[in-house]
Amino acid sequence: MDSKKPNRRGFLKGGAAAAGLAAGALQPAKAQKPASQWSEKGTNKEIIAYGERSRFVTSVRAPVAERDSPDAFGLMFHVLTPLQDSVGSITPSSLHYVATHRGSYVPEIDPKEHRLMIHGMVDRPLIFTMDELKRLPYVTRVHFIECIGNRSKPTHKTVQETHGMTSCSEWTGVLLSVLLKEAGVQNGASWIVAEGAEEIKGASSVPLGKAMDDCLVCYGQNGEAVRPQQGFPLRLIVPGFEGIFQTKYLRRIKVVDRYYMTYNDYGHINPDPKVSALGNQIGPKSVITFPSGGQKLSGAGFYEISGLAWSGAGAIRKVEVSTDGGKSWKDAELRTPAYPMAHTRFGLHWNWDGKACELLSRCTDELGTLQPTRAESAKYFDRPLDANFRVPGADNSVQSWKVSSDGSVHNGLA
Ligand SMILES: Nc1nc2c(c(=O)[nH]1)N[C@H]1C(S)=C(S)[C@@H](COP(=O)(O)O)O[C@H]1N2
Ligand SMILES: [Mo]
Repeated sequence: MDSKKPNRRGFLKGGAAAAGLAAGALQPAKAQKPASQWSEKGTNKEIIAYGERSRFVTSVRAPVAERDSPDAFGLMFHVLTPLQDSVGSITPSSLHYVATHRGSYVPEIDPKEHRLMIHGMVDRPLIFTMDELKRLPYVTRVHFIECIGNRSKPTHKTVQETHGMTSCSEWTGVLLSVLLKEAGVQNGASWIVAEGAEEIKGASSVPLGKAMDDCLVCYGQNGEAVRPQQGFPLRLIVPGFEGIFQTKYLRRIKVVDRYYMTYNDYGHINPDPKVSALGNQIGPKSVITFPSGGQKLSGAGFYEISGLAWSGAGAIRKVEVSTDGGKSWKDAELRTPAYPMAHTRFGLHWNWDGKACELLSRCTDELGTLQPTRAESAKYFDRPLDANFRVPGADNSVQSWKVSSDGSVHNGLA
């Protein structure tokens, strides 16, 4: 059943029915009590003030295996999004991955006290309160963020471990270009330095061209204020660039005429132009989230292969899926709007014959760049493709999931 539009009866006959999902098997939801739970729990905070998800939904973030988070000092490093349970393209804010570099904490910032200063090579240095920023024209855009550390390793079992350092939100804020035009950028300026408000000052140098193009000074995330772990009350979004450019707790932007070395450059700046170029424009990259490592197919029959594709260079144009280890490829359907620099959900109807197989996905972005295999990455970087091969910088290589005949799914790198 690989044709693009199989009919509904086809699904039931070929797949779902075989898996015990025939209509007769459905039971009415009689266990559910009527609305009396409202009175039982009274003014329960979750029911009235801020909603909780169902207690039957248990998908949670997890720390990276390589490094405890929180560590012995109670500090957080990298916390991974459970992509294996994701649907659509937006990551729930409470499941957004978290990266606080150098073991920083999440600062508690009173938005009334918070200021954003724009200075350096400008005609009019400016200081904005949050209220003043919110009076300005704003935009709302969907963008992914991805940490440079997001890479599949043979020890990783699940897609949360291999790819969980990327998430996608709907961001609302003022275009940085609006603020820079207000301040009046002087001739000769070529970079900006963005600084966060923590004591270690997450900071990054961004080319002025990018700053004037599509960077966002955000106060909104997924319909509410940016979450504390994502940079409340203000965060810079540099669409498509490596995670470290996405300065949280944004408090200062200095317009300068050269690249400024900051604390962030430790471990992130790379003299090899082949490597550093790829950090400024992440991807194109894709991964199958179902079926993925650690999941189990309940038997032969119909499934939907589902996954996410994204690119730092623009919108996703095409996603292809292989169910035979790369011998043949089929076009997947894009199931969410393909916004520039945003996660895009793809899906493909699949009738599993119950035999061992290898699933791969690869995407092409609007520049026409095709996501490379690990072999192609190794060739590009002129390194041998052996067990030790690690893509330098941003790793956007194709992820393989191996399905065994018992339905279990494993990381193809293992
Ligand atoms: N101020 C500040 N900004 C920061 C960081 C930080 O620790 N402090 N971490 C950076 C890194 S390394 C990444 S990958 C992204 C992660 O954003 P998130 O925690 O919202 O997912 O934020 C970047 N911006
Ligand atoms: Mo990062």
